Amino acid sequence: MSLTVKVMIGMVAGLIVGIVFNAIDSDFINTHIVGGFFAMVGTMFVNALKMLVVPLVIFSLICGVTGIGDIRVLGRVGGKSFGLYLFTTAVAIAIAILMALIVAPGDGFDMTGVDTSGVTGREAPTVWQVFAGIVPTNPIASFASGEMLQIIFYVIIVGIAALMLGDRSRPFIEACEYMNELMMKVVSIVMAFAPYGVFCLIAKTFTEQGIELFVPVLAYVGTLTVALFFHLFVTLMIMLKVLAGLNPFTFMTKIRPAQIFAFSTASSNATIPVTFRCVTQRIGADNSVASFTVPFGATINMDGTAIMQGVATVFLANVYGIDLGVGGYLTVIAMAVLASIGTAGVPGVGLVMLTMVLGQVGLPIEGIALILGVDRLMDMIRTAVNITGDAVVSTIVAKSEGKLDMAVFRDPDAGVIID
Ligand code: DAS
Repeated sequence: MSLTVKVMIGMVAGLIVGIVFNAIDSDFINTHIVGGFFAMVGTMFVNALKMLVVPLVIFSLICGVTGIGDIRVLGRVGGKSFGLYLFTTAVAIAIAILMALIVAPGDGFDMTGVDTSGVTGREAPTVWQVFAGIVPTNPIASFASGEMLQIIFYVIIVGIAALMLGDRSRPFIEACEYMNELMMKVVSIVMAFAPYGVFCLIAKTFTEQGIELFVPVLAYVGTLTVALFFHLFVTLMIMLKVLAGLNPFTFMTKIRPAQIFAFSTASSNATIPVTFRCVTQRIGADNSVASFTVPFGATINMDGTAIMQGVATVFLANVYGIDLGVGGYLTVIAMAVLASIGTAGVPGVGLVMLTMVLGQVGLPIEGIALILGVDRLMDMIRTAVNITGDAVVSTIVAKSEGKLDMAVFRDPDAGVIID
């Protein structure tokens, strides 16, 4: 039985156990099984995934940069992926706002009795601060703290320097190629525990996420879910077909393991090892492209998060009876795109960005209290959308550079997630 099937079984089993435990609502189960064992295993699994990210990105990116061999190609790959990431995010939120304006979730919502005390506004960095902060003062500190944009920047510079040293870099590059292979083997070891980790993460989430939380904000959850699925199955797949001429159904089958991990962990960053393996070994994108576009996308590309911000803004504008007007919504689109550049792909980052977007258009930030209860589940869905967007752009860029192995893309058995 393939790992993907085992992980899907773990996910479904976790969903069933979570719904049953939520119905039982026993203090012992909630404290010792859900809050104890499930929380422990789930945290260990997510930490094990995060443990892989920095060394994997460092060695795969050095191999990628030196593998591209030509600095002009590197610039082209960077430019194409950056432009496509911003484009997909802007399209995602524009469609989300249009959908929300049609559905009008939050109209006539009664705010009385809603506890808004727990909400504090948090700031995401401005885009200027983000670009200024890309240059690390201490690369080791960036590696230690997992500052992805700083790591990407520094490793690209080192890769370019290695190219400039020519043959003298051969031992260094061969060592990095070995380390990259070693890191991919470590990924396989961690993946072996995936069914158990996914089971515990899903079971814990659904035990805690009582269905009753969804009733008052059903219109918000419904509109957001439809907008996320529209982007996932329509917008991104049209882009893949039009810009790369690839079969969307084949693609969605190949990227499914990464979507499951993203849904389970609600973290694009933690899912980088799985997204990277799916894009290279199952879809066929060359390491020289994917080693840059996948970690880059996990950091700056968040289509699902932008969709949430679009729908949440319309929902809260309706709840408070505030008409934002076209200018207001254009500001929301710009802010959401810029905010997505500056924030890492970790659980709950969407809410951080939402406080910034709401503040920019003058909507009361405490309105976020209305959607806090359902945000964990929404975060899981939008993170799966985020990494799918990363994989779509990586595939389009690889195809445009002639670095997509179509034999791998067409092979249904290519690149199982565990060797
Ligand atoms: N969980 C974030 C991610 O990892 C997305 C979000 O919070 O909206 O992409």
